[in-house]
Amino acid sequence: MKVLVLGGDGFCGWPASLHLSDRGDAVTIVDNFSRRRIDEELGAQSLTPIRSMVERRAAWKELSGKQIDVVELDVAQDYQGLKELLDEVRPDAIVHYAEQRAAPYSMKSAKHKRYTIDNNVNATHNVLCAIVDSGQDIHLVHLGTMGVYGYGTAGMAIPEGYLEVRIPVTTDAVVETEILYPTNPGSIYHMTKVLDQSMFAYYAKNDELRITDLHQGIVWGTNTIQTNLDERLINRFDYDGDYGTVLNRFLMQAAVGYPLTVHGTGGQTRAFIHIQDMVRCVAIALDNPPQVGERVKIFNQMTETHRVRDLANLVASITGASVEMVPDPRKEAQENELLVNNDNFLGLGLEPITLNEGLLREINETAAKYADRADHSRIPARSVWTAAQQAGVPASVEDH
Ligand code: USQ
Repeated sequence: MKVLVLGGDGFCGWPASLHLSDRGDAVTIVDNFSRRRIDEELGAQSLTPIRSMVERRAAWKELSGKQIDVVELDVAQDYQGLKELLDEVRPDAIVHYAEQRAAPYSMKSAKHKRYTIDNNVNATHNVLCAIVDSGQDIHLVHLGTMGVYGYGTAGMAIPEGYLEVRIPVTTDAVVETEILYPTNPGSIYHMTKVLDQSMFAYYAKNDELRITDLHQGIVWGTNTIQTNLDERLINRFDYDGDYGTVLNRFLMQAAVGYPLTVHGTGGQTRAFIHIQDMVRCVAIALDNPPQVGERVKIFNQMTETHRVRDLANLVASITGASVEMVPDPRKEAQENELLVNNDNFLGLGLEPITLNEGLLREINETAAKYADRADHSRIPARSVWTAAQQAGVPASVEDH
């Protein structure tokens, strides 16, 4: 299959590109290399030494004999370039990762909020518009987030995108239907994925585009079968307060002797997926597209849920690290339960890699190997969610 991977230089895009190339797909990476520029802006580099795209491609060609094409293009800004690329490559599918993906980064300032909205919303709309404009039948697979749902439920498992509802229309008549699950984003970043979801519903209805939206949980781990083949293929490992995600941060913090930073009470429960399962899920989604005219297919791309303080205690018990409860920089519920339905991927053959000591140790060892590259001043999460928090007043902690 011919696949364009938009955002193929990033934390998810790079290992997914290698996985798809390895299984025989003709992969073209499209990227504006913004993630590398944000590293410069934040003064925080990936813990692992990632190579230039030129070196990455050459190493992959040398090891696998396979070619990955690369086009430098800003999907959010260069509509004409995107349209011409679709006409030239004529892909069967597009995997869309080309969005700013960090919640704390999106909340840093008015500038960061506006950049995240402009970039993400424009990128997604340009892709949808260009597919229609090209007249081609291209399956779009988008990386969404579990965060579109929020993290609280009425005790039910979060369904895969659609909620069955019964609406009493008269005293004795009830209409039964399915609606998009009500959204409850917790950051400007998460909100962009909510806006994406509405654009997908519209384009699937109006132009009969075939679209799959993957509502992904927090990725843990750093390398996959392919990125492990050679140091030149190594994936990013973000640990800083903006881009580092919780479990990888804890494993890195343990490796460098920094107390594990639990926000608030640590009662936040979140959905997780190992990076190897992430790339498998994308391949499964590509192999199981919706039909023309079908509504957007939504998969919950997660395999398990965990409470933040339980993860901290687990990492501490394996590594001997200490745990520190720090003030929560976010405005988020301090305690929540989370049940999630992921039958779609299980039904299509995904055999989940769940949290286990061996894999946690492996990630901790990777972090230890590059510990001398860590800048400890970049570890604390300093981006706060509200003006009141900026002024030193803690956010209210009701369930939002
Ligand atoms: N947290 C800590 N300590 C830390 C870092 C985070 O307690 O040092 C807490 C946060 O306060 C939050 C939870 O851990 O309650 C998760 O934070 P995170 O940074 O791991 O994840 P999040 O900001 O939600 O975003 C990440 C990815 C995003 C993806 C999302 C999936 O950056 O791209 O969409 O996970 S989900 O969380 O399911 O919405």
